[in-house]
Amino acid sequence: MSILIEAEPAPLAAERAATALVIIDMQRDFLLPGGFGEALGNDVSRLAAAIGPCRAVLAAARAAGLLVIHTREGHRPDLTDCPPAKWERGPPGRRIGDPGPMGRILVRGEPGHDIVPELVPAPGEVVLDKPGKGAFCETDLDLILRNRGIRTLLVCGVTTEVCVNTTVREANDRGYRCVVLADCCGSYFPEFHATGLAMIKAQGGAGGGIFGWVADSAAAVRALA
Ligand code: C5J
Repeated sequence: MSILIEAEPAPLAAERAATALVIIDMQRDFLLPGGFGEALGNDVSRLAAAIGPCRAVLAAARAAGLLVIHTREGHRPDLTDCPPAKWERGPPGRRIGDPGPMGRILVRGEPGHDIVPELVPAPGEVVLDKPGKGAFCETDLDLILRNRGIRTLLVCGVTTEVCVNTTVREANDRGYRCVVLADCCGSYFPEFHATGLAMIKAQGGAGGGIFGWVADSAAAVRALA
């Protein structure tokens, strides 16, 4: 069955069975008051605003039988998968693996590493732990998508300019069509959110933007109904 997603710079037609929902890093530590993101001085409400729209799209995707993939950025407890160049960029005392307000910062199994309660993965949905910003880097995401015949990704999550943008660029180079849902994404920096979305749909024509398409949760819900 075909679906039509109203998007910019142009509408996109896709096969429903070849479409997946990818929700990137909606983790407590990035989104919740009292988490690591807020401890660094960020206004987490800018990210939390994406929870409601993500929830609506997640419900629509589940009802439509889409493959749903949730990613989490984080590392093994012994940090053997954390590149020193990533670790040393953290401020002393707030580095990956240090004790944070919701457990060890960006460490798998810690409360802050897990997904916010509103978006908890359902049984059978893929939970993909990734050590980097991009969801394809050192993971089996491409294998999973190819095995399921997926060609189009509906992309949600945080942050717009970091893990969402990196993943969309990786996906684009691997031949996937990416539709980023603007109100399902967020950044601590509003100008980066706007620019991150503008970059994806830039240089657009009838065939899409340079990296993909931008739509919103309402358009995705309508397309999946
Ligand atoms: C994500 C980050 N998820 N900003 N991570 O974007 O460090």
